[in-house]
Formats: sequence, structure tokens, C-alpha cells
Amino acid sequence: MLIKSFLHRRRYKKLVRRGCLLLSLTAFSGTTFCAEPPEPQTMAKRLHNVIKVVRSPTNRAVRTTPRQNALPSLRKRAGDSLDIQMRSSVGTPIQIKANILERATTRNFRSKKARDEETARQFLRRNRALIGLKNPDQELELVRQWIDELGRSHLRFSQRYHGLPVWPAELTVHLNPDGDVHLMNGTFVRTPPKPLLLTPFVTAAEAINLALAKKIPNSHNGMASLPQLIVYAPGKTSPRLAWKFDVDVSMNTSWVTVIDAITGELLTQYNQMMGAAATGSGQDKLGEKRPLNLWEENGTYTMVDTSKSMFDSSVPLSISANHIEAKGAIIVYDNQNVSDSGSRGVFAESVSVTSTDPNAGFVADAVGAAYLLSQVYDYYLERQARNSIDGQGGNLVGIVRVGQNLKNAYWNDTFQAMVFGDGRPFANALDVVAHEMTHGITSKTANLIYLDQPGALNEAFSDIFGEMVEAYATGQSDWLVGTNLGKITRNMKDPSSLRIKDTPWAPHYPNKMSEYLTKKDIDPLGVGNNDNGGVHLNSSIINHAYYLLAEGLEGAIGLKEAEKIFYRTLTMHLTQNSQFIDARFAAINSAEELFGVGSTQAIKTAEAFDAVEIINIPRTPPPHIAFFCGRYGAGFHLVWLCESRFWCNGVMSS
Ligand SMILES: [Ca+2]
Ligand SMILES: [Ca+2]
Ligand SMILES: [Zn+2]
Repeated sequence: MLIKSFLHRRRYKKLVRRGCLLLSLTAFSGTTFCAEPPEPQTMAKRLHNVIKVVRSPTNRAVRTTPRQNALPSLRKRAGDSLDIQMRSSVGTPIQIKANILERATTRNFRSKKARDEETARQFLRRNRALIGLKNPDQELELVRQWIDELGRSHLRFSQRYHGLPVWPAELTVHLNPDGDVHLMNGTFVRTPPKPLLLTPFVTAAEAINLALAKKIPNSHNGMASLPQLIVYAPGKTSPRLAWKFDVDVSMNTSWVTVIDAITGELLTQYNQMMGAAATGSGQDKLGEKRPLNLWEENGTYTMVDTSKSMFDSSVPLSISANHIEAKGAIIVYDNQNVSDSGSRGVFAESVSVTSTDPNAGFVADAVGAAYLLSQVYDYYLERQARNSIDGQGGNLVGIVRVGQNLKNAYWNDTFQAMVFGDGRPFANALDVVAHEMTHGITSKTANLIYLDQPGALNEAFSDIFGEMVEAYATGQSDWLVGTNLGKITRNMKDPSSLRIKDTPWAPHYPNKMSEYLTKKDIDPLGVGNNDNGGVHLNSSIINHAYYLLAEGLEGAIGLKEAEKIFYRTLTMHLTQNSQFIDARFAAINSAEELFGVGSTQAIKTAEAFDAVEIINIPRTPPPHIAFFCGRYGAGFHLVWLCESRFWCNGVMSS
């Protein structure tokens, strides 16, 4: 069969075993394979269609494009190690990887930073046809550049279109310690083939009114931020001009809102605040004794921990009844059972926690909070060499007794504060508190948007590091989220042992991609809450991959190496709109950077993602085969069909 001439026999068999059927193929001259994240609903539709052959609108006579030429010339420069993975939905690379993609520029620069940027930009310019950007210098703005502990440089670029931000679209160029580009990855879109209309018909003020008129709960109390004109490009619809702003309803509710600037249509809206999974059936606070680090002045002891290495003693420390000034301290305030937005303003009632006896008299909630913040700080410093949540030794603040009997705890990024209600025994729930604080790290690194797959990744990294902090502090992880809160909300070792709701007909949490929950699975009638597309539900697939890597697989690599790989994945590789497939590549790349290409750790990382069906499909074809991927171009698309919702929607074209 023709198919076997280009598919590795073994991989073909594997795909067939996994339930994929290749229904129909006609003769074709060349082929390539594209990876894209699973789209369960699309897959379901495809099943009904039996087979779908799409004729591209462009002229078939045009056979060679700059894009097709780009691959052979890159292959010539990069050699056989070249590996390109494409996102077929938008026709841009998920990643381009080789031993060396672009050598460090030999031109002279004042600093390593400037030289690295020029090398990265040279790579982007030279491969612009492959990357899908007409003018990378104009269309990519460098937003962050850092050198990691392995001496590798990472440059994060944000996409622009005629000066407007394209959102959420980013890519990262990675340089080895010699300054050569060896990897590029990202979630971005091609330069729109036809110019976009850049004059809004809908004004910013009209956009806000439209948003407030829609169904945001309590939006009449809402405060909208200044709308920003953007090109909205989530990768599922074609890019369009839009207004983006937040509608803040309360301290823990802030709706990211995008309104079409031409039609006024609501394009997306989701609550970006990450509430704690604060479910449970009540449990008394344990009277556990915790050591405290305090600040003493004139016989009064205040709950300010200056014992961490982040503390900067050159900045004067000052303490008043309701404010503490310090740099690099852990500070706990007591909000005295007033709500977060009391009549006198946000946290206006919070006071410092004091006692005249260093061994007695402190508010119990504050003692617990000080212990938790200290453990989270120590974990990230010791295990991940991260100095505080912001990575810069910024204060960690805890605010306890917020509201009356509030059954919630959440991280407030603006205040760099962990906020605790007193309705649950959070003081003992390290996994939940570390989960919340990890959202603070995510927002400063990958900054994953809180919707669908990127949102599920955001949640998964919080669950994972919640467990890792628990393991660090207590000596073991139980792989259960919500330990000590009275009710387990997620199980990383065996996700599907739990149902997503307390009804006997509710679906189970997914273990793998074939069990991925669509919005319809979550909210069949479409009237309720679909959890932003299942961010707390589909996260289980990533959670489970992590568990397998750390402990579950035969030859699993253990917690300490697994957590290093996933921390690197989150902080160095993922971008705002990363999908599960991006996480697979990012984790493998991280393992290779830490432990070497072909290392056991890298192999096991791939196996862990295989096991949850976030699978790779064949690599870039050899250079004599014409290169094509995506919606724009010549030829036929043939779609693989699957018996179930397995992830295998690779697209082939001639
Ligand atoms: Ca806001
Ligand atoms: Ca736990
Ligand atoms: Zn969360």
C-alpha cells in the first residue's frame, strides 16, 4: 500500500491500534503531516461527514511557493536533526527544532543580550516564509528575554499587526549556551493574507456598553479597564479587529472581554481570576503548633518573617497598626472578618498581627498562613531556584480572616497576596494554597490564558506544584488535591475515580485525550457553567501525565526530576495560548535541555504524554517532498478519521 511508503510501518500499525482508520486516499505527489490540538467537537462532526475532501480555493497550477522553498534551504543549513511540527488550524509551526538552526551572529554587539536578539531575529527573518510572517522584524516585539541557570537564552516575542497587539499570539526563540538558535516554539498566526480593516466601527465606549449589557453576573457593579484595540487571533477563527478589556466585578471576579470592533459581536469572555477549589464538608482547624519568625519592637512581636534569603536589610522596615513596609519579607495581615471590599475600600480593615508574648496570643489563622507561605517560599527557592513568587524576592503577603465564614482562599496577583477565608481549614491545606500561589508564578511566566486547553494547563501546573510543595513539606505526595480540606476535588493518580459533579450521571474526570470533556459533556443543556471549557476538569489529563512520569510509569523518574522538567516547561517554554500538544513538546524539550537528548528522562517524558494520548505524529518529511501545511495553499486535504475521539486529526495534502 502506498501509505506504507511514507509512514513508518510501526507507527502506522500503532495508529491503527489506537483506533484510527485511514478511510480513503487518492494518489498524490507529496505529503506532510501537521499536528494540532484535539478538537473533540470537530472530530465528532467529522465522524458524521464520513469523509471530507476539501479543495483549496487557490490555483492548483501554482506549485512552488516561497514557503515550499523555505524548507529545503533550512534543511540544508540545519541538517538531518531538523524537526518541524505544524499547527494545521493556522498553518504556523508549533515548533522548529534542530541541533543548530541558526549560528550566533558574528557581528559585534555591546552586550550578549543585543547579540542574542540579533541572532534570534536573523533566524526569524531568514525563515519568515516557513514561520508564516511577512516581516518578522515589524510583526514581532521582544517582550521578555532571560538567561536560565543552564546559560541558555530565551526570547519571548509578542505578535503585532500594523503596531496593534495580536492576542493571544506569542513565540519564543531559544538559544544554546553558545548563542546559536536551536529551537523556536509558539502559538501565533500567519500574517493575514488580505489586509485587515484597522478602523473600528464600534467605539471603545460602545464596546464597554455592549459588554455590560451582556450576561456578566453583577456587571452593573463592574468597572471596565481602558479598552485596548487588538487583532483577536485565538487560532480558531480568522484574525479580526477587536476591543479587549477587563470588567472587574469584585476582588476575585474579573472578566476578560473581547468585542469585535467592526460588528460589536462578543468574541470571548471569561473570568480570569482563579478561585480555589474550596469544596468540602467542614473540619475543625487543628491546633497544630508552628514555629514563627517574628519582628520585635519595644516588647511587641509582629508577624513579619525576615528570615528568608530574599530579605533586603538595606531597606528600612517599618511597622504600623495597619501597614508594614519591608522588602523580601513574609507578612501576614488580619482582615478581622470584614469582606475584601468593605465599605472603607479593599482590605482597608486589615491590621498587622501582634502579640506581647512571642509564644502566645497570635490569631490562629495567621499562624497557619505564615507557615504555609513559608513552606511555599522554601519549596520554590530550594527546588526551583525561584526567589519568591515574582522571582525577584518580592514580599509574600497573607491576608487572613477575610469575610465571615468565607469558604475560599485565592491568590491576588495585584497585591501579591494570598487571601484566606476562615470557613475552611486552609491552614493545613498546603496543596490547595500552593496551587493558588502557583497561579502567581504562571501569570509571570507562561501567562496561560484561563480558557479551554491553555486554561487547563494553567490549572494542571497549579495542581502539580501544589502536590510537589505538599511532598516537600510533608515528605510525600498523596496525589489528591484537597488533602485536609475534607473533600478531595481531584485525583492525579487515578483521575477517573472521581465524577466532576456529585450526581450519579455526571461524567468522570478524564484520564486521557479520548476522555476529553467538551463543553457539551460538562454542561449538556448549555445553560450552566462549563468551567471555562473544563479548565479544572481536562487539567486531569496533564496531571495524570505528570503522575505517570514521576511515579506511575515503569521506570518512572521520580518527583525531583519530574518537577524540574515541568517547572522548566512552564517558565521557559509555554506561551499564553499553548495547547496540550505544545505542552508535550515543551516538556520533552525541557527534559532534553536538563538531562540531554535521548536521556531516559526525555524518553520517559514522551512516554508519559503517549500514555495520556497526547501523541506525536510523523516528523517533517524528507526535503524532496513538497512542503505544505495549513489552510492557505494548493492541493487537497485528506482528513484522517477516527472511531472515537482519539487525537489523530493530522492533515495531509498534495
Ligand atoms: Ca483587571
Ligand atoms: Ca495532596
Ligand atoms: Zn486554580
